[in-house]
Amino acid sequence: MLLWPPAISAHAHKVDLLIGSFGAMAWLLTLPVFVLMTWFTIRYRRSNQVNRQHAPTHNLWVEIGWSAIPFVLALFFYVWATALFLDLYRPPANALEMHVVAKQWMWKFQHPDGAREINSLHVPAGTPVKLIMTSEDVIHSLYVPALRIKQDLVPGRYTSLWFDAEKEGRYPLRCAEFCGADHSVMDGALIVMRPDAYAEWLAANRDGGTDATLAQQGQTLFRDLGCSGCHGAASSVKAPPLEGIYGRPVGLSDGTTIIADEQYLHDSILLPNKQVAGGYRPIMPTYGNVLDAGQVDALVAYLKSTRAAEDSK
Ligand code: HEC
Ligand SMILES: [Cu+2]
Repeated sequence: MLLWPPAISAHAHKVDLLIGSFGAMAWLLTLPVFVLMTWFTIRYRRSNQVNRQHAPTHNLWVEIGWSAIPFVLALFFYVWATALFLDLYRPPANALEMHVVAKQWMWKFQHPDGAREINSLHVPAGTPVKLIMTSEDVIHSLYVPALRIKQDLVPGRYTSLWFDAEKEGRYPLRCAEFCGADHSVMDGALIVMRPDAYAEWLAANRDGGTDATLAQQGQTLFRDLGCSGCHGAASSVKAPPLEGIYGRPVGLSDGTTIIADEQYLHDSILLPNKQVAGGYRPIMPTYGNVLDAGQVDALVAYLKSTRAAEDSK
């Protein structure tokens, strides 16, 4: 339907219920006003002979009622909507991680095992998918009406969302932030497939072996860009070892401690002087003008993958 797109996830149904109930509340609060208004204009029109003496000037209980009831209702919706909203930012641990880079005017999607695609995103049905998103240039916004999700993609920052699409099919995916001349054509498709069909699709789109996984691309970059020259075990430069750093606490030179999440790794590469690791000199060069968002994603994915390798030792 044009005005009410299909809802293809549990979250989408919950959003519909919220919007529907909110709409019902708006009717509930507005309707009596207009019904009474109409009734009064007819009943008390000038030509009508009715008793106009001793009109009530106030009624305490009515006044308390029309303040307290909407207040409680609004609070109720606040709590309900906040719970739904927070859900979006707590992906299940086993979610499939897709990297998304937006740029004027296209979407780049990178699957965990290496397949890449432009303007379309294939996902398996019934599987939680986490999107790790950033922008190459200006602010974009990823909007999938059928999932009832929308999130900005901001240059220099990671934002994320997750969803679990249950119904197979092809659904519109759009940019919802005015991002320049061709904003209106920055659209794409979310293609939800049966898991076995998705596995087949992945195998067919792995580009005959040249397409390494994101982490493998990152490993190559890590060597080619000279990161390993400083961070490698054999290095003569004093630089922190990076194996397994993801998710661990890092002491900074200003005495604070920070968990090395994706944003921290990202910033350490692009703006190394923003947060300097404690006990080290700030000699790491800035890669801000050298790397595009996709390459930074790859490096971050590589650093993350070394955590899994460390944990299994
Ligand atoms: C010239 C040597 C040098 C090179 C080249 C270098 N780094 Fe660093 N790096 C350092 C030093 C020294 C630090 C610690 C001081 C700081 O945080 O700036 C560091 C810190 C980091 C941190 C934060 C580590 C922590 O424990 O908090 C990350 C992540 C990182 N580098 C990644 C990279 C990546 C990725 C590359 C390649 C694109 C790279 N580095 C290239 C010297 C280097
Ligand atoms: Cu856009």
